[in-house]
Amino acid sequence: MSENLFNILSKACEGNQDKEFLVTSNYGTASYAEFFDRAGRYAAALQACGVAKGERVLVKTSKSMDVLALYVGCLQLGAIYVPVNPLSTSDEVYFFVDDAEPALVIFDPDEEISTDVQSESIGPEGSLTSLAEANNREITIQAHDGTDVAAMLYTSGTTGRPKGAMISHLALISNGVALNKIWGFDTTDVLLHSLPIFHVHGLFVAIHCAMLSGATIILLDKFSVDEVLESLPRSTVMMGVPTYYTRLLSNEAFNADLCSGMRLFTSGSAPMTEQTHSAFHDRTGHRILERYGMTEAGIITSNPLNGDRIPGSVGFALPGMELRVAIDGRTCDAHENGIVEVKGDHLFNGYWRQAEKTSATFQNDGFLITGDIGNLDEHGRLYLEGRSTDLIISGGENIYPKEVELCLDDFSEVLESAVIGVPHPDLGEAVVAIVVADGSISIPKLRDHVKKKLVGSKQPKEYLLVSELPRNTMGKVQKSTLRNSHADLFSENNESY
Ligand code: MCA
Ligand code: AMP
Repeated sequence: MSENLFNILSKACEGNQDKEFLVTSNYGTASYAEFFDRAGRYAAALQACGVAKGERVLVKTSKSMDVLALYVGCLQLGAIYVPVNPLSTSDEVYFFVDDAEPALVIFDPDEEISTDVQSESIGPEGSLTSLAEANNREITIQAHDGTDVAAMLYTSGTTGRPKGAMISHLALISNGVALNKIWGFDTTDVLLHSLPIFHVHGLFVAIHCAMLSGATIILLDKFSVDEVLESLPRSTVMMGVPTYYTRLLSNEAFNADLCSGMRLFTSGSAPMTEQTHSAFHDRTGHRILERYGMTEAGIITSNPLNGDRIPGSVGFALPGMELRVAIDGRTCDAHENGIVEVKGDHLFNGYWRQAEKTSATFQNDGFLITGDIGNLDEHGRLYLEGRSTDLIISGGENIYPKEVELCLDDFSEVLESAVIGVPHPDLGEAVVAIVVADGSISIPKLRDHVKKKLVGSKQPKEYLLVSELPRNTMGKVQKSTLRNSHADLFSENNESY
């Protein structure tokens, strides 16, 4: 396929030029025509800054209409969009800049991190925005192979450092088109968007579904129960992580009347409990549609729009995606647990400059090894049962313990550490640090040290001092023992919580 995602999106929006595309509380609204004009101006501004096709544009900004226009401008120019968490610490930003070697770094106007790379700011006071306003030169899309990289998203790595997942135009097109169809999007839809836009979920799944059908998006700066309650009566679809739904359910004002215009709530990025599914149904009459995805593969499975949405199951493989569960080189029987593997056009191209890690992620026949443990029933429905890695998912954000352990071990009084995820009523799992230290350690100082180095979602919610870590006969730290011992740390029955 030789398509550029920009062409597909702009073609899909052709008949809806005057329609409201983005509705925000801070920046007003934009029709599709206004949005594409703005995206084109950003493409021209990037070009004026010397950015060329295939070069990386690293974006560390808060969520806004302008940033979405910048994303679409990058697609148009063929530049590789690299969004990172706007709350990343300077150490994290230096790592991303060193690794991605971007041609340009984009910050919010009030940011101060200095890098050797050219940087511009975006938003009402931003330098790139001024350049875009003065620049409406038409950008010609250069010859494109569908496998060209459209975006690179950092995912945390088992070895401690995040790695850049390169995602092609083709992968984004095929995932977007499939989702748009199976979730029944059309021009009358109004998507309530409260997700962050530096992940596959909020950036690709949500934005592409809406654009491919000419739908409207109510764009909230971030998830806030009050703003969601206020916007629900004007919306038809909401996408969220389980924490959004548990937070909504803990608010008494959330009720069926507010949801009367809604046709679909989707959930993913982390496991949703059957309890949340049924409490949501009891309160609103809606069954949340759970789907399963991964940065490297986009959305892999989904419960059906029409048909049974079974709590505890993440549904069926998307059209065009092959799914299997395998163990020791053989495909598992129905209901037998193994590692979930997927193949199809949605898959990423590989990790940026990490050929070995890329090949370790794929089987010889092209199936991607997700690391998730699950089983398929005889109808092809997938049930996830856990993860084969120590990955922690907190509020939909992924944390690899190694990255946090390296940061803890950097603190001179820490002798060794183990980081685990334990059940948490709000976040699903919370990061907990188990630390062996010399007598003089100050936990508040350790906490400050971590705060300077790691973004909020990676910071342990609790630090526990122990005299030694449990090890097996091979000397390996037994994380499962630690997880079992501290499983009740945040439970309501735990009085110290
Ligand atoms: C912020 N904090 C967190 C998290 N987020 N701590 C743990 N887990 C988090 N996810 C920190 C803050 O820095 C702050 O620290 C403290 O916790 C309290 O923050 P709070 O106000 O509660 O956080 P929030 O701003 O409300 O954010 C929580 C959130 C947010 C709403 C759950 O993290 C969120 O929107 N998550 C969605 C993530 C997502 O979209 N994931 C998709 C990736 P302090 O108090 O020290 O300042 S997965 C994906 O894309 C695949 C393809 C898929 O399947 O979807
Ligand atoms: P990320 O690397 O941020 O894209 O996160 C991908 C991981 O999130 C997957 O490998 C799963 O472990 C997890 N995940 C995504 N959706 C679901 C879901 N519906 N249920 C359970 N885990 C999920």
